Amino acid sequence: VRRVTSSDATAPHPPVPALELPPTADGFTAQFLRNLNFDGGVTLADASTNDRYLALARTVRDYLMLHALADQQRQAGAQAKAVCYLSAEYLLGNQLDNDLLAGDLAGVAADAMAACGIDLDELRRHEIEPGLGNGGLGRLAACFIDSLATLGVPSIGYGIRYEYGIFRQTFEDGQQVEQPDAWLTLGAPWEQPRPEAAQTVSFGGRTETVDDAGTVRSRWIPEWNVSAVPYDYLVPGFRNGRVNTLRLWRAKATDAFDLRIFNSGDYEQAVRAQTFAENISKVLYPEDSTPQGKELRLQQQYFFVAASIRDFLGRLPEDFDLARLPERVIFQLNDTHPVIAVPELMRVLVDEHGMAWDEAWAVTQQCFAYTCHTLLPEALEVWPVELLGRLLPRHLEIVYRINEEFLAAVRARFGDDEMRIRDMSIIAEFPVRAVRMAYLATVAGSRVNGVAELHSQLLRDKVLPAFAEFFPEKFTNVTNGVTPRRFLRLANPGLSTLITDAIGDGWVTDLERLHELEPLAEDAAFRAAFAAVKAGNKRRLNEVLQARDGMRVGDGHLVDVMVKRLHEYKRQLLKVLHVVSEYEGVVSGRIALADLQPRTVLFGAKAAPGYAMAKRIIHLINAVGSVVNTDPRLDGRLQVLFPPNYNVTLAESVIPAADLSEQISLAGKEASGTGNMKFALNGALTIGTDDGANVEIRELVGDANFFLFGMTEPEVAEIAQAGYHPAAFYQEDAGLRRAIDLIASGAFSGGDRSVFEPVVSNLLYEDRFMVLADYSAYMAAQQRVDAAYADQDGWTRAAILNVARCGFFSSDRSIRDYIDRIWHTPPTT
Ligand code: F58
Repeated sequence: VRRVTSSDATAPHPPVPALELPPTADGFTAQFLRNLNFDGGVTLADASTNDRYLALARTVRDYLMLHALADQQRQAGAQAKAVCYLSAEYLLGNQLDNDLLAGDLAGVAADAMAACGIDLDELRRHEIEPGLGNGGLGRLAACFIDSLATLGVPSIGYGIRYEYGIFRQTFEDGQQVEQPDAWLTLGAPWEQPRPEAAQTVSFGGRTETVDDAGTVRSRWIPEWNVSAVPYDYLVPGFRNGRVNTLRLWRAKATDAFDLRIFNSGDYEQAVRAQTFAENISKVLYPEDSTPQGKELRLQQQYFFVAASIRDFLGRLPEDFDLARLPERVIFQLNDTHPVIAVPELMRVLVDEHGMAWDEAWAVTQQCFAYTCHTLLPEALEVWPVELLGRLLPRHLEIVYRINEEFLAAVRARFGDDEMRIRDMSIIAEFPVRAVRMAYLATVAGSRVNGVAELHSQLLRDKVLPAFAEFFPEKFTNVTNGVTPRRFLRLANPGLSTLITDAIGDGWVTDLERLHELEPLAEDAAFRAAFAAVKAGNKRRLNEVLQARDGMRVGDGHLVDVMVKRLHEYKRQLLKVLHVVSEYEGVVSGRIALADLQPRTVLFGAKAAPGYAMAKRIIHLINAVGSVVNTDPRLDGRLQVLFPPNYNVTLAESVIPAADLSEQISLAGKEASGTGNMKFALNGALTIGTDDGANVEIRELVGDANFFLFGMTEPEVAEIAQAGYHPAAFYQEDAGLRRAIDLIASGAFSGGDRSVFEPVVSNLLYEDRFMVLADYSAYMAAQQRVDAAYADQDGWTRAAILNVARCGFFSSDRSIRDYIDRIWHTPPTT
C-alpha cells in the first residue's frame, strides 16, 4: 500500500490523513461520506440522488487528484515540449464512468456504494453530460485529450466553459424545438475553479505609434477588458497515473471595469457591464458548418486564445528566452476558431516583449499547426475587416503586415501575377473586405493537416491549391480516430469482455491487437458469442429508449442507424427516400410483406436552429415515421425511430446495438467522419460512399465486408461540371418517382401538399448534394444488405472482421501521427 502524504510533497507541511493508493472500498466509502457531509452538508440518510451523485463524483476526483499531484511533481522541471490543444469545443460526454475506468476505481466505487445502500446505476443515469461542442470536431477534441493523457504526452487542452452547451432538442408535432442546456444548475463536481490564475483579456480601443529609440512601434490602447477565470478538468490517462489538464475559461467582469462605472454612480450600468462581460462564455454557437460572422463569436475566440497563450507563457521560467519558445510548445489549432492566436502571439512577442518582428515571426511559425475539418467552401471562416478592426485593432494591423510580407514572397517567386495574388491574399476583397482565417493559419502554421487521406488530398488539390504549390512541405494528413476506452471498453462491455477473453486486455491501449481476432471469425462458437453480445446490446438499447422516449427496436430487426448532425451534404434525405420506397412498395403491393427484411431505422440528428432546410428534413423524418410505424399494412416490419436530443450518452447505447451504419454523404463533402469508425469498431457493417474516412475503413475491412455505393468524387466533379439536372433522374427512375410523388402528395402531412413542398422542389430543381443521382445505387446497395443479413452467420463473420480490422482508427494512433508528423513531442514518463 502506497500512501501519498505530505512526505511526498516538496513543501513541508504537517502530516495529514491521506487517501490510500490503490484505494480500498473502506477508504473510498469514508471519503465519499466526508464529501457528502462536508461538501454537500447532508447525512447519508437525508441525501438526495443529486447529493449522492455529487459526493461520488467528488470522491472519484479526489483519487484522480492524488495521481495528478504526483504526476505534476514528476513532470516539474522536466522542461518537456508540450502540446497546447486550442479548441473552441470539447464534446466530453459523461465523466463518471470514464474516470472510474481510467483510475481503475469502478470496483471500489461499486463496493462503496453497495455498502452505503446506494444504486450506482441510478447515479450514473443522473449525470448530465457537458455538451460543450456541436459534433465531430468537438468530440474529436475530447478523444484527443484522452489519448494524449493515455500516451503520456505533456499537454493542456484549452477551451471555453460555456454556461450553456449545445441545445437540448425536443420535438413538437415532429418539429425541432431547442431548449437551453443548463448543464451546470445541479452542480459541477468535475471542475475546479482557479480564480487566482485568472487572466485579463482586452478588447477594442485603438493603436498608436510610438518612437522607441528610433524605431517606430505600434501599440494597442484597448478600451475594455474582461477577466478569464480558468476551470480545470482532470484528464486521466488509462491506468497510467498520468493526469493532464483541460482548462476551460469563463468570462467575468473585471473589478476595475466594474469599479470605474460604479464610482461614476451608475449602479445599473455597472451591473449591465457585468452581464456584457459574462455573455462571452454564456453559450456555445450551435452552428455546425456555416459559421456566422457574429461579433460575440469573435469575442469568444479571442477571449479563450488570449487567456490560453498568457497562461502557457506564465508557466515558463521567469528568465525564459522566448526565442526558444518552439522548443517548449506547439499550439495545435482545431480548425480556424482559434486562429486569432497567431496575431496574438505576434503581438505579445513584439509589443510586450520587444522582440524584433522577423524573429517573432520565425518563432510564431514554428509554434502553430493547423487542422482543417471541412471541404465546404461556405464553412471557411472569414472575419470582416471592419469588425476585426473595431474589436482587435492591433491584431488587424499585424494581419495586414503578415499578408504584405507573404504576398511579397509570392511575387518574388511568381512575379506580378495579380490573379494569383488575389487568390492567395489573406484579405478577401469581396463581398466585403475580410480576413480569411484558413489562409492566415496556412501561412502562419508549420503544418496544415486534413483529417482523412481523401480529405487531405482534396485540401491540397481543391481548397488550398495555391498554398500547396507554394508550401508543399507544410501539407500532411492525420486520419482521425476515436478513443477505444469510451467507445469500445465502456460503451460495449459485452464485446469488451468477449475480446479480452479471447486475446487479453492489451487492446485497450494498443488497438491494432484486435487483428488477433481475425481467425476467430471462422470459429462458430465465437460467432455465436459475438451474435449474442449484439443481441444483448439491442436489449440494452431498448431499455434506454423505452425509459427515455417510450420507443423500442423491433425483435429480430436489422438495426439500421444514421446518427450525425443534420446537414444536406450528409444526405439524411437519401435514407428517407429508401424508407419511403420500401413503404410505398409494400403498400402498393409491389413488395410482398413476407419479403421485407424487418428493419428498424434509427435516426439521431440536431439541426442548427437557423438552418431551415435541415429543420424541414427533421420534420419529414418524424412525419414519415408516424405514418410508417402505425400503418397496419406494414405490420411493424418497418419502423422509424427518431429519439430526440442525440448526444454522446445516447451514442454509447446506440452504436453497440447497430447492425448497419449509414455513412452516405456525397463523395468529396465529408472531411472524415468519426461515427463511421465507432460503428465499425463495434461490429456494424457500413453502407457508405467513397468519402472521408469511409475510404480507409473499406480498404481495411475489405470490399466483402462493406456496402459501397454511389459516385466517386471525380464523378461528382464531372457531372457538376457538365451541369447537374436532378429532374432527369426523377423522370427516368420509376421507383424514385413514386417515392417523391408520395411525399409530394401529402401522404405524410395529413394531405397537406404544402408542408414538404420546399423539400421536394429543392430535390427536383437544385439538389446541391446529388441525392437523386445516387438514389438507384443506394437502393441496390440496400438490397445487397438485405440479402447479406438473411445469412446471419455470414453477417456475423463480416461484423467480426470489421472489429478485427479497425484497430487503425484508435485516436492513440492519430496522436502518434500528430507527434511524428507535426508536433515532435515525445511522451514523458
Ligand atoms: C467535422 N466538422 C467534419 N465541424 O464534418 C467531420 O467530417 C470530421 O470527422 C470531424 O469534423 C472531425 O474532424 C465539424 O464537426 C463543426 O462542428 C464546426 C463547429 C463550429 C462551426 C463550424 C463547424
